[in-house]
Parts: sequence; C-alpha cells; structure tokens
Amino acid sequence: MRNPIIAGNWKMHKTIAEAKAFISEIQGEIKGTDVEVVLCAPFTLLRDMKLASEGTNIKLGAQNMHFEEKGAYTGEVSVLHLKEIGIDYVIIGHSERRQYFGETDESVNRKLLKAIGHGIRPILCVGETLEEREAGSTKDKVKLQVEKAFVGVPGESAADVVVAYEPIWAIGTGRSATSSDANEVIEYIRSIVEDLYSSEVSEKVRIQYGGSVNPDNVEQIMNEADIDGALVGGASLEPSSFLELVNF
Ligand code: G2H
Repeated sequence: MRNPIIAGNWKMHKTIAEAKAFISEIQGEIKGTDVEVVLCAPFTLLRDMKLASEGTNIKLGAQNMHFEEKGAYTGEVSVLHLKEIGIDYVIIGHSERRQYFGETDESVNRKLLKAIGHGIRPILCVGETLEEREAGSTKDKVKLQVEKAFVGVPGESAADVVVAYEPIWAIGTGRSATSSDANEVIEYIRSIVEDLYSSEVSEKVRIQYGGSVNPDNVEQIMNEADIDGALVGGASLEPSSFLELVNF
C-alpha cells in the first residue's frame, strides 16, 4: 500500500512569522493522519519551520537545490545546506524552474542524483505544455522527462522518488485536468517506472497530481487508483484550505 502524500508548494510566498503561524494552526488537526504532510517553502523560512515543526508529523521540503555540493555558484543552495537543517524533501524540475530558470532534463537528473545520494527525497515534476497536449504528445513528453530524470538512479533508491505529474496548462490557471485524464497519465508514468526497474518498484513509487488542486476537486483526484497524492500551490497557502486537502 502506498501512503498518500499531500505537499504544499508555497512558491515565493510567506514570511517566517506566517509560516510559524501556519504550522501552529495545522499541527493539532493532522495528528494521527495516514497522509504524509509536506510543506515546501522558500529557503529562508525552512530553518525556523524546522524548529517550529519539531514533534509534529509535518515534513519539510525545499523547492529547488543545486546539483553540486559546494563551489563558486553564487546565489545557489546545496543539498548539504538542506541536510544540515533536516529537510526531508526537495522539489526538482518544477515547470516554473524549467520555464523561467533554464532547468533542463540534464540538470534535473543531476539534482535528483545528488538529493538521493544525501537521503533527501526528490519530488520530481514532469508535465506537458498545452501545445503538446493538443498535439497528442503528452505521453511522449512525460516518458522522455521521466526516463531522463531517472538515469543512474539505482533500483533500491528509485521508489524513494516521488513523481509529480503537473500538466503545465493546469498550473495556477484554475483549470485542472479531469481526475481520469490525470490518472491515465499517472498510470502510464507507473508503467515507465516498471519498464525502467520492476513491478515491485513501480508499485511502491508514489505519484502525485499537481495543477489547480483545491478542496473541491481533491477527493475525486485522490480516489483515482494510481494517484497517490497532490502537489498543491495556491490552495496550500491558507491553513483551512490546506487542512481540507489533507483530510480529503
Ligand atoms: C502547480 C501547483 C503546485 P497550483 O505548480 O506545484 O500549483 O496548485 O497553484 O496550480
């Protein structure tokens, strides 16, 4: 059985004070949930959030990292920095990073390998553009992204990767994929992982849907057989809305 995972991706939002208030508001409400709860926040918030979430079942994630451990990379943050403050997850290859910051399948792969090598679990984002969907090439695009991301990942670590299928046209637009469309692609991603590794690995790997998930559509999405969680932007910013997602 795969443990559901609901991750908030706060993107470039919130102050330290707001993040701490968020944690204190949700922590009592999520005690005992079977859902793994992750908050992916801007770097400057993470250390304070780590201290504020001690003793709770909230896990923390960064939204990016560099593929080298140290060096002359002005402005970058290393996996060692994340490890030092006890971060559990890191989002890798979010479409906004691919689109605005020049991330490529190669850099995504290098980051993924580095995160795994240090025991930080990657949330690997893949997804097609609207043009690709309309051209019928969704599966080809996603296959390429998944295959390139997993190059060099050993079988024993592959199931630690969480994959997030996020069709770019559904991100922050209010236009979500239908749950069955999302499930179809996610089922396909699972088959790619099976081809790369084994059915044992593909049955273990958790695959989220992301793109305008909100309290109204989360239940239907989570009821799909192959969807194990959600990566949520806008609807993760308010504690009440985030709690509705976790309690789908
Ligand atoms: C997709 C998602 C979070 P939103 O980027 O990763 O954002 O839920 O706002 O569409």
